[in-house]
Amino acid sequence: MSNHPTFADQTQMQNRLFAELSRMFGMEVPLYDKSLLVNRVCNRAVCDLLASMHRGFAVSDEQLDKTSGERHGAIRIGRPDEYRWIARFFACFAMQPHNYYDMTSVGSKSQPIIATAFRSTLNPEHRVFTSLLQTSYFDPQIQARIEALLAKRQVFSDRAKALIETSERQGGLSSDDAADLIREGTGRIFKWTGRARDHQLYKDLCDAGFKIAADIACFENHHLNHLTPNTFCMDLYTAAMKRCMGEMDDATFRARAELALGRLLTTGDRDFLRLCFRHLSREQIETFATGNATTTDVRAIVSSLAERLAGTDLNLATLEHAGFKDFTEGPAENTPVLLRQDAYKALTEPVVFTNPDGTTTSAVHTARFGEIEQRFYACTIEGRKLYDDCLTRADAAREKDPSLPKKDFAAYEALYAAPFAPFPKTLTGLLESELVYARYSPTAKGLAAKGSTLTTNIHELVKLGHARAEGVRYEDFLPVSAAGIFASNLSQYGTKSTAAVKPDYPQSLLEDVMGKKVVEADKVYRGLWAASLLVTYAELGLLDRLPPAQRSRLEEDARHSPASHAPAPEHAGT
Ligand code: OOG
Ligand code: NI
Repeated sequence: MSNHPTFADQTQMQNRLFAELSRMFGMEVPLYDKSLLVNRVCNRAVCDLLASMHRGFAVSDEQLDKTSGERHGAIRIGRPDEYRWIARFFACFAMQPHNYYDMTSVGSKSQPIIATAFRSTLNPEHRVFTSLLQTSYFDPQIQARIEALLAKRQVFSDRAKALIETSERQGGLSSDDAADLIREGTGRIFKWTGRARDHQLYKDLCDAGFKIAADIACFENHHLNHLTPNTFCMDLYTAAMKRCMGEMDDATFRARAELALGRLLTTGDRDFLRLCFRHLSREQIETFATGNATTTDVRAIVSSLAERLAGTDLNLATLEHAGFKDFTEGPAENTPVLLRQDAYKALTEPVVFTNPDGTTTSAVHTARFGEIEQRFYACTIEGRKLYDDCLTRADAAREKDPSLPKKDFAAYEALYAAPFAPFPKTLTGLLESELVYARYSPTAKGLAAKGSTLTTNIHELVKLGHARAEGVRYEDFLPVSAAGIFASNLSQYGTKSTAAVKPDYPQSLLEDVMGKKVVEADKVYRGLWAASLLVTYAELGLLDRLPPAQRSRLEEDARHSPASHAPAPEHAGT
């Protein structure tokens, strides 16, 4: 036996942290807790349908909980030194900053913050969009008041700091220390206290249109702003939530649910299984035989789901809420790229302010909301350009008649989908148009035929059955949706800097705050793609046939692949 210390596994720590944060948030916000239950029964309905479409496919309750356990959260930080501690805190959980989001320059949706998202680089299950308030965005007077108030708070306890330092020094934490650090997260760092400070500053900031600054500067810690679970079928979940919240009648729900699940009869193919159920390997999925599911199965599943949602425990109309959003952000329902997000709107919650003179003020604060998301394929640079272009046109079409989603959902869906027509709707189509990334591998047939095929066209090789493709899932955020999320939840569309000259906020600024570089996620997606191609060509004996320029480009891109020093991708964690 060696007496080396054995450290807690950082991915398991991460899963535990998010499970505990979810428990904490569920206790703080009953509507969130119920939304998890709605999501669970909807995801179960999706699995039931998939099981009749793919014979051999089955997901246990335990596995469903794990698969549905994925979360993304958002926190907003006030001071650079706090931000550096947050970066160090997440590093203890193997979460590194990915992508830079300068929200001060997204046009009319701008906010006085810059951000990155902390996550694992390979196969992440959790992520936290982490913002840092930029006080230099404001005129000197407001800037000084915000900074003076922020200077007084201490979000990280001495114990939390000591644990983080221990982890850095040792390269990990014992399981007791890991549990302590998680407790610091749920007990203090991310906890909602309902206590705030300086109601006058809060009011002044809100009145000047800077609700986000008020949300950050006047609280004692980085309360979790939302914690987003993942759905396997966005349109089913949103209909179910509206039904439970008393915004949709039973007949409309059934029609909507039958439409959403009915579409899965076409789209719920093996690629979809691989995208949603990462604990299943491609090989396992290939053993499933095609079932003969029909609309009759869909109707039966919807019927029992409707009954479940009518249960008294899911009568969410009795909980105080501000309603569910009218439409989903992101690509059209039929276009499986990037991510789709929706939400119940921010709740109005009581807050007690302690003022500088020692008096208290009882008030309310509207910030925390209930987001949901569904993730699809990561776009190439061309794919992302096309998406941005389609989105601009779809948004413009929607804005012409914002009441359409409520009035005539079918007409709205058609209107919103039309601009996304240039996107193929299947993984194969998307890959052939080089709009999304995949990881390729050789098949047994390809290996057996080694030396006999001469083409290095990867799409040809896939068609011949010599290689297979697995879509790469998008793991990041979208600045425009993020800006929209800030806007809709603060009921404040965007802000303008009140500094004499709005400063620039380059990525290096945030990197200096953290003392580390931001990982460029696009390079990682491309790196995974390139590395998999090189391996595939090598194993099929085609590497020497690649044009030299193409080969060296792939080798260059593959240097950004994290795959070589990471564990097997199939592991879904605990
Ligand atoms: C962050 C908003 C970003 C998303 O899903 O795009 C975000 C915030 O509200 O603080 O979570
Ligand atoms: Ni979010």
